[in-house]
Amino acid sequence: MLTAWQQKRIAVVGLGLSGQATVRFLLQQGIRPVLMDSRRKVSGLDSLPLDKTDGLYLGELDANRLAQMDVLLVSPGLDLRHSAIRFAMAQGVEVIGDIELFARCTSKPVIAITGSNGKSTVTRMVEAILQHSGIKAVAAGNIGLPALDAIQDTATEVFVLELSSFQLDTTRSLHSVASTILNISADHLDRYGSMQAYCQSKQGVYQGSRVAFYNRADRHTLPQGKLDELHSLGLDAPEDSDGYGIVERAGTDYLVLAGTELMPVSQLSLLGRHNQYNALTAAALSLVAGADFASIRHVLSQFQGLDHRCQLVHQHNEVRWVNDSKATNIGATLAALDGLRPVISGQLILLAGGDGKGQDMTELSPALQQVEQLITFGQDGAAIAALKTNSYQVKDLNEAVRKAAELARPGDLVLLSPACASLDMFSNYQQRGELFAKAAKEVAR
Ligand code: UMA
Ligand code: ADP
Repeated sequence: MLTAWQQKRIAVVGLGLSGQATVRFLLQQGIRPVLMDSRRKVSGLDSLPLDKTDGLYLGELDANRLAQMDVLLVSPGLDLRHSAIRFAMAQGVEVIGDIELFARCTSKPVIAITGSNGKSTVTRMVEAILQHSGIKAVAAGNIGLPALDAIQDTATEVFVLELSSFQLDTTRSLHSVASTILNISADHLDRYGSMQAYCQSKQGVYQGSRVAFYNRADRHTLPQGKLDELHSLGLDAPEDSDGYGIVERAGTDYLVLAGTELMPVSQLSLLGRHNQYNALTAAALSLVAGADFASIRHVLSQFQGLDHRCQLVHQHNEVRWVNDSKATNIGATLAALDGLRPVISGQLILLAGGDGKGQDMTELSPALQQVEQLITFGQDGAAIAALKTNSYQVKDLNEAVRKAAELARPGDLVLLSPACASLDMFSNYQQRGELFAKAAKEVAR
């Protein structure tokens, strides 16, 4: 396929993790791309053989330069509504992303996972189940390893791709063996403008998929196009005899996979209803890719959650400190509150706030009834504080942790689940979570 590209003018636009992986991949194929990034300074460029490329342009994107290209490989972090990119598209330049290039260059099975929340958890679960089943699987995509780096390992038998809506926007040739949209709740509205546009983007994951799984409790996840094989997943009884869900037998709830009782829900290692759904989805996707039941059971009963997702980071004086910094939208925080409330004997003290990305914060309101103390910080902290009387609005996360320590009594749980992105105050959600854990250990000892 890429032989046709040898004569074309190819630009990699955006030089972050996925952009740099794209450059490396193209160079290996004997293609000399032009490199561009709208930032003046980009880290990691010194690791690229720049002399083998057709030039590097940093700073504001030049519409005319983009329009001279045949193909733009645009990074997910770049908004396709950028005037220079729009201008190039209007001139007939092809605009794709790294996942599209990956899809055109591999014939190996791919499992494709998207959704507003739970993607990384499910992606890692699927990877672990397949590996335990003796299948060489690797997780890549939005989870951190760029797909075009993952493709380099020729021993890989199955790719488990976590896909963001941004990546799906520039992908059309991915023919996965199995795919899912886990759920859809408001996120990235600053980039999509409407829920409808955001949902449309997520729906792209089903295109060309052999088996699709949707969430029967979330109508937004129902495929809009026609598909060969479609199954619904849910935490209620399966819809048919070979379906997927939960059934009760003799007082015990069992996870049911393709009509077969898999395991009691109580044996799942992760807490919370949202994680029951994640486990069911991971099991369903893995089964299609060849996993065995014993491996599915084993992994789901042992799987340790990922860092920054409802993770217990400190315990002192019978107060638990839980880091859910990855809750960068309201849907994730709602899941954390629902999942944790049943396991708390005392007060739930919630720390929330940051960059709300255009979400309607009032959607948090009903769930805040489960919260005894609310402490907010960051750019949109005031909007969240306004939803509950007697809440505390503080300057930053350190102060929020100090306030929480002051309010906490034995039996309480302090939860950082911000419902917002971290970028107004931190480099990323990891830094925010680490600061929370460190501050908690300092104030509560
Ligand atoms: N940027 C510019 N100018 C450019 C290019 C990028 O300002 O010309 C900015 C972007 O606006 C963004 C940052 O640089 O703030 C990084 O963007 P990028 O497209 O270069 O990102 P990568 O480093 O290539 O990382 C991307 C994914 N990031 C995004 O989609 C923003 C990573 O997902 C992913 O792990 C990686 O590819 C490998 O596939 C991260 C993420 O935050 C975890 N994803 C969002 C999310 O999960 O909500 C979608
Ligand atoms: P993503 O990769 O989609 O951001 P993660 O697995 O990293 O998903 O989890 C992100 C946040 O969403 C965490 O706060 C986690 O507790 C919450 N979460 C995980 N699974 C679900 C789910 N199925 N529904 C709602 N929230 C979830």
